Amino acid sequence: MTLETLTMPDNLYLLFCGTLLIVLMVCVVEAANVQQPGFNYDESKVPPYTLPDPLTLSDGAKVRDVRTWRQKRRPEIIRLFEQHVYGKLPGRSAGLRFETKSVDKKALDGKATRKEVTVYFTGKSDGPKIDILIYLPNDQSKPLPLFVGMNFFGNQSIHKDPGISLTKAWVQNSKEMGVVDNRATESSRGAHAARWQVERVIERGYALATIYYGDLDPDFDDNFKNGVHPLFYKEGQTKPAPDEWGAIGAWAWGLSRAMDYFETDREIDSKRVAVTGHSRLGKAALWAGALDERFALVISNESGEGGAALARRRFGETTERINTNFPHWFSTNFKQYNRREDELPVDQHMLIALIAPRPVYVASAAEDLWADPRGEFLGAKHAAPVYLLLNTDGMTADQMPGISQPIMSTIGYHIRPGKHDVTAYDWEQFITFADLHMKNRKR
Ligand code: GTR
Repeated sequence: MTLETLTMPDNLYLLFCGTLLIVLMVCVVEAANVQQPGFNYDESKVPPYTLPDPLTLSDGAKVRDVRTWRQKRRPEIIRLFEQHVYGKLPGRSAGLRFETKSVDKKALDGKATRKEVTVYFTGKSDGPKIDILIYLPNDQSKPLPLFVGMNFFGNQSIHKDPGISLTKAWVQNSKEMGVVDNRATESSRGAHAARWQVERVIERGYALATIYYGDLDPDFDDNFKNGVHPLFYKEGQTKPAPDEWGAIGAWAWGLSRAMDYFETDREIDSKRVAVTGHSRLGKAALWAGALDERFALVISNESGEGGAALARRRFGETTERINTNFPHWFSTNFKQYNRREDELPVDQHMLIALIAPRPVYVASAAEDLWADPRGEFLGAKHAAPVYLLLNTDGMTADQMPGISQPIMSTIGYHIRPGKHDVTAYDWEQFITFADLHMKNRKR
């Protein structure tokens, strides 16, 4: 067919295809989390700001010793994040019960043991729960160090292994991820395998556990009717109070419930558990690691706004934008800081400081400007005074490192080329960091 021979329907057809292509491209760009228009991506336009000092108490007194940090300032900062940012979490629910649903000692061509464990929050089999998928390397001595992280599309999305149970929960529709009518289909198996690197983690001597985040709270705004929140409502309560948890809080809470299980599994060394998460789940991993000191190591991958990135920089995503687009993620109180970041009594370096002296690794991607790579680096860097007070080497780099030059001090950091994603490169650094700071730790 030449241009001359195009008929009217052909032209319409081409127009249709062209429009479809543009729509698809817009979707891909959105999905890849590339910078959105109308926000600042220019370093010279970052406004001047003053960060709150993690080592000054609210009454103005300086924190000069470990005891004052532990007994006064750390609890104070936790309260500030609860009150103004993520909201308060409840503790472990009464009646929590674990049930091992399946064990296969010959998974992944005999290289690993696959376990599926369900945590029933109230003990009731028809009540709210999480399904934990665990791979344990077979050729290593037990108990094993472990990485745990939540996934976006169900446990079956992390590997093609046909033995993984398909989630029956509500999942966000995605053709690419094999989710139709909000249900995971067979084609969702392994759809996100590249983000997990299961074989590699096993090969390097770690167990790997994952949970589907929607088990805790499906990721849409329904005024907290579904998910785990209603379980804790007081008589007559219909939604969380302004200073109570949103979805990020629920996801963080779920990671701690998985930890409750790890403490009972003799094949897992619960003193060597690294919690990891990407993007919104990186925010949740940081909050879980900050609150729950049973996590020995914390990894934030491209967690951006409300994660490792300093809010006061207003680079890429802003407080107003995140609260508007995802009104269910943070506490209601956090919305007071839309366009008023400087009035926040905290910034994200203080979230990272709560993890001290435990090792923390922050990862960025060069093209992921929406998440503010420099802001993520600075969030990590400005936590260092607390790490130094607690007798660690803090962050050994003064400046943001170049692309693919990881920093492996107690606060670790890298920026790699490419987009918003979790790659094999990211996992290699996480594992090397865990080898250095956790693997050989005495129990
Ligand atoms: C974006 C959101 C980010 C980040 C990301 C993700 O749309 O603006 O804060 O959480 O989603 O989770 O992939």
